[in-house]
Amino acid sequence: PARFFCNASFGAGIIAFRRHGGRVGRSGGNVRIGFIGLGLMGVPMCRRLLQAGLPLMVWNRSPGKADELCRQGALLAPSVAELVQQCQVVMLCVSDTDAVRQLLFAPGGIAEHAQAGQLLVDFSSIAPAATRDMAASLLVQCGMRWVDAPVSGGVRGAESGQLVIMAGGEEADIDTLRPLLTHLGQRVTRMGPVGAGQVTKVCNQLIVASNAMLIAETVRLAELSGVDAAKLAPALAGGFADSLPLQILAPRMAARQFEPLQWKVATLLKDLGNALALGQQCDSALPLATLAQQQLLQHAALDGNAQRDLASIIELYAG
Ligand code: NA7
Repeated sequence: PARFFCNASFGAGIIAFRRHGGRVGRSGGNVRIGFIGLGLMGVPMCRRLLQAGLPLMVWNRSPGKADELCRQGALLAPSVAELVQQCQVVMLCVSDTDAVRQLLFAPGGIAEHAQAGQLLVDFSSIAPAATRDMAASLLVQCGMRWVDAPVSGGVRGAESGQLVIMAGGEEADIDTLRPLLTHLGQRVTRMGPVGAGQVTKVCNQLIVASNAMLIAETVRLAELSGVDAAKLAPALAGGFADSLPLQILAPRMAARQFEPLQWKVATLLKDLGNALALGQQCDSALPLATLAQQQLLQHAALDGNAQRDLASIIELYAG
């Protein structure tokens, strides 16, 4: 059973953290981390933080998803408010812009309970413009500072602590977080002020989305041409066409193996939506991303497909 947080010394840490100017020790062990959003990415990221011995409090909208983490030492926050009051650093990894906005600004949300000196780290991939607006509102409302830190590398990268982290925010805040982020990723790059991490993630997803669609076409072409598509990924490994999506998606597409779920169609569609909106805002033509969105929308239009694994897009080409 999940343990609710009930330890006064956990709360005392936040006061000490503020008194010391919000500094994180080299191992990160003196910081209380709160993590909200225990989905496909959030759970393995939390597991890494626990394995590093960091004090972790978690919360998820739907109950039950914290059970495994609580068995491994996480504390279950009874509410978002409690988590924010007890943790110096609040991490989010939720679906989309609306989910982040709700957690921040709905009644009883983070902005109501946070204080100056606390840091918000948003690992979710959301719209850059909304990120800048929300970060500014949060700062005005309660003094909490924002670091956008979307990640790439998928569930596998999260499990192995090899995510690539692209961050936007004050340099000093990102440096403060580095000892914690090092347990999650192979690299943290500061791309600029708040929002710059999300712009970088949009760039990342442009390449991933177009690549994913091409991989599906390629797998089907190989099949129809009499070549064993299961051999594509190992054969092309290390060559110019190689990529992590090729290594992950091509074998699953070839085998029509869509479980366990690693990468939802809906997640990539959301990213393409953010990409096309950003393209419009800065008048940048994105013809390939537009085509990828049309193809993905066609697939997702079929009942249930939006929540299936991305490898299932092979069905668009192969039926
Ligand atoms: P998942 O597996 O779809 O998980 C999404 C998480 O977001 C899950 O914990 C959801 O809670 C949570 N969520 C969604 N909407 C809300 C709202 N409105 N309020 C609170 N929590 C919410 O996604 P991934 O883990 O693959 O990806 C997460 C992010 O990282 C996403 O931006 C990716 O692009 C990158 P639930 O369990 O449904 O109650």
